[in-house]
Amino acid sequence: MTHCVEGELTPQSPAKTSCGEVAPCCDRNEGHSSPRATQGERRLACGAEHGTGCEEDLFFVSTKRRRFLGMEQLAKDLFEIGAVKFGTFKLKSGITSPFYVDLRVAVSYPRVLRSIAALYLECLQDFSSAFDVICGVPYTALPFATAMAVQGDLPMVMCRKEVKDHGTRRVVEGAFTQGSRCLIIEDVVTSGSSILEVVGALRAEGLKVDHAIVLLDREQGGCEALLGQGIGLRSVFRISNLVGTLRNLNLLEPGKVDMILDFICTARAASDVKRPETNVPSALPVAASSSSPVRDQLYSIAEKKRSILCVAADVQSTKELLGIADAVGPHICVLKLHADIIQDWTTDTSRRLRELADKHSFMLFEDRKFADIGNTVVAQFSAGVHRISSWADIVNAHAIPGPGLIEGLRHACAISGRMIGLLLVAQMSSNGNLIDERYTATCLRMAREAFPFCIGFIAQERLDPTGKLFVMAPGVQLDSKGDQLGQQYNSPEYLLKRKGVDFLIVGRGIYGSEEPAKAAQMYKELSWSVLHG
Ligand code: BMP
Repeated sequence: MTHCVEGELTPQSPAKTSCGEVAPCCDRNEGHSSPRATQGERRLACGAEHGTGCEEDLFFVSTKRRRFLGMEQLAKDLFEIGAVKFGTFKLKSGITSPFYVDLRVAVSYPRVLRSIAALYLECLQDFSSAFDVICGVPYTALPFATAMAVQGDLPMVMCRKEVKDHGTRRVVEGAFTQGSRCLIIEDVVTSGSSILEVVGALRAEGLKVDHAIVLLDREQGGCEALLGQGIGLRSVFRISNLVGTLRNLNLLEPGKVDMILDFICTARAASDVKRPETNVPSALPVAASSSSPVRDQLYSIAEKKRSILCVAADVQSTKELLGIADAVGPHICVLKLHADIIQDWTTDTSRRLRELADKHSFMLFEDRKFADIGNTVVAQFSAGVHRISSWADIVNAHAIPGPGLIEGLRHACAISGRMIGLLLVAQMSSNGNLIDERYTATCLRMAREAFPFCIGFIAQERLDPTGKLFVMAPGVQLDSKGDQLGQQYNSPEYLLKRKGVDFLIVGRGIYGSEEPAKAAQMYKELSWSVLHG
């Protein structure tokens, strides 16, 4: 599987190509189908059969490269035709924004319209499900959907914004049957409300709608709001990607880019209008600025259970894992595990673990520390024996491969239809680790850009002064200063009071004790009282 937004394009990207070179949708395997074409037709469209692994690799490379080039060219085109502007703009809401997006102008530029359609068609490859029809959200996305329908030979339906008071009074025009699977096409998503309106109308007419593609995600909570309604969203660009691409093309100065990214972060935070009132302890980052459902859930559990404790259950059998989870469950907000050290892991392990998580109200954190290219982490996250995306609430990753890794995880998360939060490993507790201040600062920046999917860090101190991105700190124990293999321990008091971390991860100090339940209760009460003492 690949993903639509491949991360920012680098200045070293190969020479630009014209939009026309972006080929229409072609399929890599049976799992990724365009609405109509047969497998044979799709292979023909790609100009290659790809039966062997080697051919497949070449196929992936050329597909991705084509998408990169298409995105880069389109970013430039949108900038040049004034569909995306940078400066100072007063929005309808009264807010002053450093950028302005109005894609309606694209209809006057056939070449741009063609490349928009081509990139939507590329995005189709990211879906494992097939679609019978596509439907553009009126009005701006209607010509986009039409261009896509013509270019990709896809049947389309139209959803009326206003129902006529004469004639057929149909809400959905076109040919479809009950249960037809419909893919929504939208130009820009902010809150997701326009898409949801159309989804409501289509569902009321008997169509099945689970997915949408948007050209530009403004990253203001729309993706998460749609997921909450069962709609997986894929975007050609996220606004931060678009800005990064324009910076790499030297069309935006770095200073302006920083200002725009700060604005995006602030706007994301402000978009959380439905946040429940919570009485979160002062030393915790305040959920008031959150627009991340995963983060909100964690804070709500922490508050209800008066626990900022995460137990690292680093045991090696399902029986031990479930035993620890059940014993410490009442005292923790998160259970962290390494699924790959459980010798007898099966889907039953994750099922029973989830049952315990629901029973005791804690979240499951798979400490997988992803550290590969986006394409690989998508598979590591969603496939294999562990199928992490089907049960984990939180996962973590190293930032070293760059933003493509985060995009990959975000993509796999959207496809899974589950809400999962990401933590970046920005610092480590082990002696002699290679992370320096510059690396940590880059993690902070990447995490800000990836909020609300990225909700915080594994680190040893507070990193985000606003507290929006929280810190979970491992390396906590009262009775030891470290182990023989470089682990270093600090006390809860030191990490919470002096270092300003938000959650504590305790492993051997709890599961290695004689009575894990008692030890968990002690760490829970101690850390809570340090916060409130
Ligand atoms: P313990 O408290 O037994 O040392 O366990 C710490 C847990 O936190 C382990 O699961 C380890 O993999 C994890 N961890 C860590 O110790 N240091 C880090 O920097 C990052 C971690 O994830």
